[in-house]
Amino acid sequence: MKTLTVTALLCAVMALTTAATLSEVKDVQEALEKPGEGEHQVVKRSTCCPGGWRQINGRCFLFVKQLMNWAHAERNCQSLGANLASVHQALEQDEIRRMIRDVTHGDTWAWIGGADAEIEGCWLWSDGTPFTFSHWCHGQPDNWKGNEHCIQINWQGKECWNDLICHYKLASVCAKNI
Ligand SMILES: [Ca+2]
Ligand SMILES: [Ca+2]
Repeated sequence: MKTLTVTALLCAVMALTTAATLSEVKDVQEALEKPGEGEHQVVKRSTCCPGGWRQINGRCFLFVKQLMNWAHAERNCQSLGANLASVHQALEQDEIRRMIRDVTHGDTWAWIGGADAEIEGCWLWSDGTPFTFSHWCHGQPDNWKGNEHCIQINWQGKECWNDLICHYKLASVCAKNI
C-alpha cells in the first residue's frame, strides 16, 4: 500500500513537472512567434549626413559644382532626396559659404532654393519651408529687366543674395533633413 502511494505520488509529480515544462515551452514558442511584443519598438534613425554632405544646423548640405539652370539644379537635388537649400539663419548662410569656399577655394556663384517665379515679389523656398529669413544684397532683389526669379548666393563675391535669371547655369547647394 505504501509502495503504491509513493508510486502514485511520483507519477503525479512527474505529470505536474511535464505539464509545467510543456507550458514553459508553449510560452517560449509564443514569445518567439511575437517578437518585440511588450517591448519598445526601436526605430533606427541616421544621426549623421551621407558621405560628401556637410551637417549644418541639423540638416545635410551638398555643394554641386556642375553648372545647371535653377530648375535642373532643383531636380538634381530631388534625385538625391533633397531640395535646393533653404536658408533660415545667418549661421546657415555663413556655413554654406564656408562649404563652397572649402570646395572651390572661392566665392563661387550658386543657386539656393528661393524663387518668385509664380508671383513677382512673393518669394518661396522649393522645400516648402516658410520664407521668413532673407539676406539680400543692397538694391536686390531688383527683378532686372522683369526677368529675375531665382536666388543665387555669393553674387559679386559677397555673402548676400541676388535675384538672377533662372536659366543661367550655376553651381548649386542642396539640403535635406537628417
Ligand atoms: Ca522676380
Ligand atoms: Ca537681381
